[in-house]
Amino acid sequence: MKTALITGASSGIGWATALLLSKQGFRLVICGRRQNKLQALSEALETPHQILTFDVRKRQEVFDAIERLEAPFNTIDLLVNNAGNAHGLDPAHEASLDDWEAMIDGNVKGLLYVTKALLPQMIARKNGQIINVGSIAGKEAYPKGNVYCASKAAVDRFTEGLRLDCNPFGIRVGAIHPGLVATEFSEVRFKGDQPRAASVYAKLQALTAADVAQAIAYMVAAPAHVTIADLTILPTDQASAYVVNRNT
Ligand code: 8X3
Repeated sequence: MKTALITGASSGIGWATALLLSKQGFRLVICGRRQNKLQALSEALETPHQILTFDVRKRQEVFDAIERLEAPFNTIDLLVNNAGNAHGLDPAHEASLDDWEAMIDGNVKGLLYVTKALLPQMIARKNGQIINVGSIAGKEAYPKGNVYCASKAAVDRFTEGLRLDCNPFGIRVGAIHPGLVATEFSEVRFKGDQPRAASVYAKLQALTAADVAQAIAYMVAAPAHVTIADLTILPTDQASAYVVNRNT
């Protein structure tokens, strides 16, 4: 049985990916900040799993948590670097520096910490797969997306660099870049403003977290000699980061 570690598993894409990979027979390490949410996910999982509570933004917490894992949960075959958020949607001159730092700390530095904590064991075994969750926002900037887009562009470029460095070791490295996915994402971005969050997904058929989980599962299920390096997934109603058909 293979073991997958998923960050940001307490909601959205991370939650849906955990559910699907469990159905497909993976042993899981489900990571997040919210113990109660992870507990709820735990009750829905069909395979052996362990909850690991930490904040990806806290470097020492990340390393300590991963250090705490015991066999068989400490041999990670698949890392899904999903944790990340948007904070605010404001033009650069009005945006909050705290929001900017939260996105750099979580989306970029957090992903780096988790990767750095798990990479040595994959290198030593010459085996493993890393899937980073980027965004269409990392492929193209959109107005007011500034630092969110930059943080996801960093994920995109880091994925490429990591794939180069992992090439001699047979480790598969890829990224998935979703467009609009109806999750808590916009509620977090707009700090709990639910009507504003709902308007992001109004009059279009957004992706569901399960749609993205299916695509991640496709990257995982590809034969060992196949790396899905880069997968952009959009709702059919979305043509680019900011061209959306809201007529449905
Ligand atoms: C989430 C997609 O288009 O809201 O990363 O930036 S978008």
